[in-house]
Amino acid sequence: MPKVVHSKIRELESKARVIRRHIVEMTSRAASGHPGGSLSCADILTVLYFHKMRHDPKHPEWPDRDRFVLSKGHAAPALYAVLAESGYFPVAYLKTLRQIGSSLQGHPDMLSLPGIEMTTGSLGQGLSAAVGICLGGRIDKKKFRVYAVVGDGESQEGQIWEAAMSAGHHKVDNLTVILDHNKLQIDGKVEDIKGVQPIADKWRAFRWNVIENVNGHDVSALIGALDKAEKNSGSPSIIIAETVKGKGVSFMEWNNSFHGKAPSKEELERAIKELE
Ligand SMILES: Cc1ncc(C[n+]2csc(CCOP(=O)(O)OP(=O)(O)O)c2C)c(N)n1
Ligand SMILES: [Mg+2]
Repeated sequence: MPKVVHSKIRELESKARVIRRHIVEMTSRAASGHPGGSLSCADILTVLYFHKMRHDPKHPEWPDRDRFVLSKGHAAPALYAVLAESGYFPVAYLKTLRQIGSSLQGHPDMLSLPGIEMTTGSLGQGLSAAVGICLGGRIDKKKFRVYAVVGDGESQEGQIWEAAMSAGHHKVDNLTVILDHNKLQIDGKVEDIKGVQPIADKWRAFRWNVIENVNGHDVSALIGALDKAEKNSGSPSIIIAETVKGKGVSFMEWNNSFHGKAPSKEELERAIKELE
C-alpha cells in the first residue's frame, strides 16, 4: 500500500471539519438528535468514505462495493453528512433531518435512502447484520469488505457478543469493526454503568485480530489501522479507536449532556466558529 501523501491527509482532516459542521448544524436546526456520538465518529467515517471504502455514489447498488454498517445508529447525522458529501444526495437535503416525510430520520433506514446498508438504532443489532453481509459475500465469492462502527456503551448488548463469536468462529476476515471507544454512554461513564473492560482482551478471546490504542481522531493512524486490518487473514479485525465524545467542539467534548441534545442557536454559533 503506497504511503498516503501529506496533502491527502490534510484534505481528509478538512473534510472531517465539514462533516462536524454539518452535524452541529443539522441537529441544531432539528432541535434534536445525537451530536456527541456523531462527532466522536466523524473522523472514522470520513476516512472510510473518502479514502478507504470502494463505493460509487452514482451506483449505490454496485454489487462489488464495500459496505458500511453504523451499528450505533443514533450517530445517523455523521452518516448522513458523509453520504451527502460523497454525492449520494444533495447536501441541502441535510436540512430535513428528523422532519416528517424526510428520508433522514433520527436513525438510519435502509429502505428510505440509497447508500444505507442496514437499518440500525436498536443497539447491538448492526454487528450481526454486518457479519451476515460478510458471510453472504463469501458465498457469492465477492471481494468486498464490510466495515461497522460499534459504540462502547453498545458493547454491553448481549447480541454484540453473539455476533463476535460467530465472526470469530467462521473466520470472517472480510470484516473490520471500529469500536468508538469514547468511554461515555447515554447518561454517564461506561465503566460506572456496566464496565466493558478489558475490552481488547474480550475481543481477542472471541478470536478476533485486535488493533488497539489507535487515536480515533488521527487520520493517518486510522488509515494505518484500516490497512492492517485489511491485510489480516483468517480472523475478523477490530480497531479500538480512542475517541472523545463531542470531539471538535470544546464545550461538547467529554460532556454527556450532548449525547442526545442538540446545540441551541447560540451554542451552534460558538461551535461553528470553532470548526472553521
Ligand atoms: C437496544 C437499545 N437500548 C437503548 C437505546 C438507547 N440508547 C441510544 S444511544 C445509547 C447509548 C449508547 O452508548 P454508546 O454505544 O457508547 O454510544 P456513543 O457514546 O458513541 O454515543 C442508548 C442507551 C437504544 N438505542 N437501543
Ligand atoms: Mg460511548
